[in-house]
Amino acid sequence: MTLYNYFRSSTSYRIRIALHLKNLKFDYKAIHLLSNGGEQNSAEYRKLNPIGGLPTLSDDGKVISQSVAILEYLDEAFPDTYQLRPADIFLRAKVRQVCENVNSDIHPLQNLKVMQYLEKTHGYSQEDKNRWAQMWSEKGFAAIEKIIESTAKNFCFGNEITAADLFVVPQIFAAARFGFDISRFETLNRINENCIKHEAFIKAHPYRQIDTPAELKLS
Ligand SMILES: N[C@@H](CCC(=O)N[C@@H](CS)C(=O)NCC(=O)O)C(=O)O
Repeated sequence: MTLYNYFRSSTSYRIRIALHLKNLKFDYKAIHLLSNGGEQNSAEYRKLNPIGGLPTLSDDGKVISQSVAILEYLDEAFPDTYQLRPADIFLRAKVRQVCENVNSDIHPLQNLKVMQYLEKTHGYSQEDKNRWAQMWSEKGFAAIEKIIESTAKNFCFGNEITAADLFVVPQIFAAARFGFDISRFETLNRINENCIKHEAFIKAHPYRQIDTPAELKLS
């Protein structure tokens, strides 16, 4: 398998955690989101993913984008590996709900192309962009905190890692870059602390990848 991804991309981080949890080997193909106007916008990459987002997974020539679709594929194509979606139908829908809270309600509003648009078209400064991202992070995480209040133990849903944790933790990392502090959300803060100690999350961390710049690199 080849994962087209970028060290700092939170959506890429989701899939790296999944691959490590599942012990599936993959080739890391770095796509730089800023170099030369963004390699995700190159004609070559857009042949793989016409919308130009990361990540994209190629499994023996079968090409899939959108992290939700990739996670579903990995669970179903490799049923003997760690399963990220609970068997119980209601619980599975609740996990998906939290994934979508991140994927649809938080991430797109602070995606690179949106931030670039706000800067170029509306003259947003870095401070304006931080305020924008903090506002949407606040609304989205407040909702997730409520949703998982009754389900969370060590992780979003009980004591097993689910797909929900794979969406929440990278989004907390992304939000921190815009100055958003998760610590006032007690449950989310606890889950984040638990997850980042887990081996799969450690291996998948943005600052431990082959394309992580030397000045950011963690051991
Ligand atoms: N919903 C998509 C989002 C993909 C996406 O847009 N990823 C970001 C990186 S975190 C990206 O590639 N942005 C490129 C851009 O904004 O130009 C997914 O879950 O895979």
